[in-house]
Amino acid sequence: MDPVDPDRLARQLGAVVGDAHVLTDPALRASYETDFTGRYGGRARLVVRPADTAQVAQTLRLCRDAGAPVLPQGGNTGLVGGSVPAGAGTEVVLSLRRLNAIGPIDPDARQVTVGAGTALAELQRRVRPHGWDFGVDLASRDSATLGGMIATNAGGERVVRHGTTRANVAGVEAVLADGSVLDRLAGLPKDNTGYDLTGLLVGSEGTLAVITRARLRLVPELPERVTALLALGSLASAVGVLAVLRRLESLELAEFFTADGLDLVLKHARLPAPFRTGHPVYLLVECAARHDPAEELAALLEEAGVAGEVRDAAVGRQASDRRRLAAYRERHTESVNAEGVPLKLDVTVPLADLPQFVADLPGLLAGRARPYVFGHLAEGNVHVNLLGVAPADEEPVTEAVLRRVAEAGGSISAEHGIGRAKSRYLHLTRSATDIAVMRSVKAALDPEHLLSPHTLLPLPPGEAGR
Ligand code: 2HG
Ligand code: ZN
Repeated sequence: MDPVDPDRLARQLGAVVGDAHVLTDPALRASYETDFTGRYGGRARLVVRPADTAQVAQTLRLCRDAGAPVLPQGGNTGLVGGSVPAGAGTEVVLSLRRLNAIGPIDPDARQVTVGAGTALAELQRRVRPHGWDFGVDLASRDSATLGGMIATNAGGERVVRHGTTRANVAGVEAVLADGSVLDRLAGLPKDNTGYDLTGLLVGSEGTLAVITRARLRLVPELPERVTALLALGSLASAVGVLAVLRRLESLELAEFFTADGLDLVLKHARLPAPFRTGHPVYLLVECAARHDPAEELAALLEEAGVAGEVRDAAVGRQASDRRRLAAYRERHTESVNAEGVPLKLDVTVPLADLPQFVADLPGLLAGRARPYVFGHLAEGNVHVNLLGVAPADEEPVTEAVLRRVAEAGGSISAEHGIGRAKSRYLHLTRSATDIAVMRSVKAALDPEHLLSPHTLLPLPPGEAGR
């Protein structure tokens, strides 16, 4: 911090964005300083809320001149500590939420340009009445912003059909650490002019540049939807049923959870039980098409001979019924949180190994945590939520689970990013060469290591100290 005049940067930023948008008061800063789970948090030097790209550029120039690290923040729904400060009052939190303009829908290109601070639900409300939709959807849609989703390459519930955020972004505009603006908003379907810098910034977790706007691909909104909650005897059975359902072109969502997780949801979200009796595993599926996909779904289950695997089923076609069924899955995160501060490990496990991985968890944890598992089955994306972990056990427990994932050929970060939580485990699934290349890219774009300094590739000890 500037030893001569600690408030100088605040005054300079105030002249750019307006004093009302520079928050130095601890009470006003608080919601920007703690993550949703209550696990991660730290003190910010200040919070600055620019209104447009030019203000973001000026903010970054002033911060660089002051040697102040900058932490870009969207809806602050991240779960790996990447969206809140780690230091004790050194980082400037740069909130993008005021950059929430949505441009006109371009039906020829099937694209729309949005500000980084646009919440996913705002985008949905804007495009759906015009017969369009965004291919990515997730439970935190009301708060999660497009900029944050791009920075973390968010996955969510529809990856089985539309891919992760990466596949749905045609271009970005971003401000580099030195305040220069990179414009890749053209969104041309064919454009091989050099490196794919948009691709580089997607998933870079705020470490390479600050994304300010994005050109998004749209998909046609499909009017006919059916949601089914299937009760199953085991995870292996869920994997088998899913293998059959994947033949459906209309399959848009395949989410799993278990009896323990459902109990938590019933308790904290106060929902009625979906079936008269409990079952070990549940699979929530949704199909969407131009014409009613419900019959196709039922026929396929019969024809493939897996209908007998399904112990019970609840089917919804109206939006309210579909939302009611989806809530059993979507309300897991808040229900786990209501029970305690979880240790979250978001991993990918090859599907063939997923049932065994889940069966191995109690042994790996050896009584040091209560596991709840749920997630996106088609991608083998398991959200391992651990409750009751003593502080001294956090590291060994994390290491045990992530090592098992690495041995299975999986990923230690499926869709939430590395953030602050997993940077020390990168080597489990990335080679020394891989990490060296990533460090070179970071050094080229942010030579002073000012952007998201504690995320993904923190400086080695000794060089840190910010
Ligand atoms: C979800 O799929 C989110 O609901 C959050 O990715 C997962 O709470 C979690 O661990
Ligand atoms: Zn998820």
